[in-house]
Amino acid sequence: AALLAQPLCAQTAPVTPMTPDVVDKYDEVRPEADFIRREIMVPMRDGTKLYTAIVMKKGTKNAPILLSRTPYNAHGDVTRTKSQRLREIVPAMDVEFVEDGYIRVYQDIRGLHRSEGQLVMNRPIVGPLNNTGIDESTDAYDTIDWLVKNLPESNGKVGIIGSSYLGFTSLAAIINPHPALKAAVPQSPMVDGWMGDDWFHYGAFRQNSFDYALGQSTGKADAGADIPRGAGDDYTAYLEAGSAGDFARKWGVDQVPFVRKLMENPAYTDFWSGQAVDKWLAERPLTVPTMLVVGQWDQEDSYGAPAAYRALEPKDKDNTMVSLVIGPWRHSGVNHYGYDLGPLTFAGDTAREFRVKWLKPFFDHHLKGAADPHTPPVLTYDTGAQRWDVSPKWPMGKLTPLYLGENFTASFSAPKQAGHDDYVSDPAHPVPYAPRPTNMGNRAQWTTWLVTDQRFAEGRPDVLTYQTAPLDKPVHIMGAPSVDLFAATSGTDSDWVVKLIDVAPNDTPENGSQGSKPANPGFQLPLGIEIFRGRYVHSFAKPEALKPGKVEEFRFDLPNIDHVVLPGHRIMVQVQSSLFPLYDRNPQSFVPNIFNAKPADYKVATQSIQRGGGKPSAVLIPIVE
Ligand code: PG9
Repeated sequence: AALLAQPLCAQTAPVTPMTPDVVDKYDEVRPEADFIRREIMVPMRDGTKLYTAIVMKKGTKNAPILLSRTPYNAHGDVTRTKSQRLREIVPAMDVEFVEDGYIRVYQDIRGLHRSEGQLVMNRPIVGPLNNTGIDESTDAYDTIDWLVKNLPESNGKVGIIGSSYLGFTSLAAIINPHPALKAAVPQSPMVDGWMGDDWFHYGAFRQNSFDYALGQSTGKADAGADIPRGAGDDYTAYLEAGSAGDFARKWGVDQVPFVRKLMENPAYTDFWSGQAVDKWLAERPLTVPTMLVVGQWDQEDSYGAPAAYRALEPKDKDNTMVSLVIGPWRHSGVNHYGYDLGPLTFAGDTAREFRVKWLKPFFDHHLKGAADPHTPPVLTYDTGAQRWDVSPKWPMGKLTPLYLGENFTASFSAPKQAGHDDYVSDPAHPVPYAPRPTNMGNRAQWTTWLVTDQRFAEGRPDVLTYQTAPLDKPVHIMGAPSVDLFAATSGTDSDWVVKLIDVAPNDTPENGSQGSKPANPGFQLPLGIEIFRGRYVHSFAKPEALKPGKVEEFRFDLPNIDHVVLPGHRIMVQVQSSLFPLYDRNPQSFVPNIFNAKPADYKVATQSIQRGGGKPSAVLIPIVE
């Protein structure tokens, strides 16, 4: 039933000195408000009711519906301030929509906040991993069905949008979609939690997952439910605990069922491939126009949107059904302010610009019949030249090897001589992912760590640094640089971390290029940082011990980028074997499950990076001529 309560002043029941001074529900929407708000428990096909908050301007008629399905407290999305103006109570990203008369709907997914049911993290689609008949796709279907039948103000057309977990629920909605679903914008969707989204990257475990899993499982994700390990350096807290499993056990997080699932599934088994959303998408027709969005420096889900694009794009015969957007943003930055990111500034509010120029016209066209805005198949922000690029496809660049050479040079010409550079990786002194003290719960540090000046790492003896001469012409990168590393370890397991970096001239106080503020000579801007767990070199599903001293070829992609490295700048590659404490340490001796590694398993190893000859380590850069 609609819970649109009358304002308190309309209550007329007589009160006596002993009337209980209790009110079941206080509706703070006042008569002078410019909006109405309904909070409904919408029934799903199995009878479970999901809390759904609906807001719209008073007098709304024949309006499109924009839906988000969230694990982060839908009620909070319609009560952000005490204002009586709709534009002031909803998130910033929604202002243009509600001002234009859209009906905005936010729903708590099962088991979280005000919804009934039980949470299953990234609930797999109905199939081998889910025999309940219920998934995020059916819940989206049932919700849309209810909305179009029960909102007399609607025009019967629904769009879905949201970032990260909400990106995942948005993507799920286009699987067996309700016919009223006319457009979808999954932003930074969580697509494959093992390959490169939240939980692991190519098999290396992301230890901040513990905080997230605890927060979600206790229903407090939006309020923060950090493990009470103190406010000091996470580097120290995780190092002292031992393995990631020891950390979980120390703080009792191993009681969280999802943490147990993570710890029991360190390899890419059916558990992971069966819930990879790109694989679900690849198997089904594409019927809903879909715009996939990701930030170039997305510190949580850089993998998902391009992976979903790769799965959907072959189905888009006339290049009108699926599009890809890469902006100069952190994770979910598209929904906030896009003027800057850590030390970088951009040409204006790139996030709002995108929302106004491309996002809203996309929905207006599909949900309101507005003129076709001819959404670009691919829209990317060039973070070197500071402008939007429109492209017919992705990637645009041709993979061109940037070779690691002798004397720590890097060059587009193959080295004349074969050789190798060695370093000692000591798990007792792992390389930090950001300058210490590190605190993964510190928003300012967390949201910007991917643009951290890498000079803090360059000087370490366990970080190899190769760089080109200053460029004499621009190098425009459009796509995902791909690592081709020939390397050996003296141990039996190893992680390999590769960073691609744009180095500003050290002697010129440039302003603007690389977006740095203030002018930052010598700034080492990471264009991509990625990790690969060596034991998976031959199979993601079946890890194997590495043979000490045997050179293997490690292939993996860095995140997708659009960036011009300007003349005078250098391109740098850094190679190291840890990225701690964001990623758990590899013990460097093979154990069946690294979550259970014992202190004695952690061994110093000598790492050897091959260059030239038949083992020419390189980063293949997608360069546009
Ligand atoms: N990156 C977050 C997340 C998504 C899906 C699963 C787990 C975590 C998020 O920002 O929603």
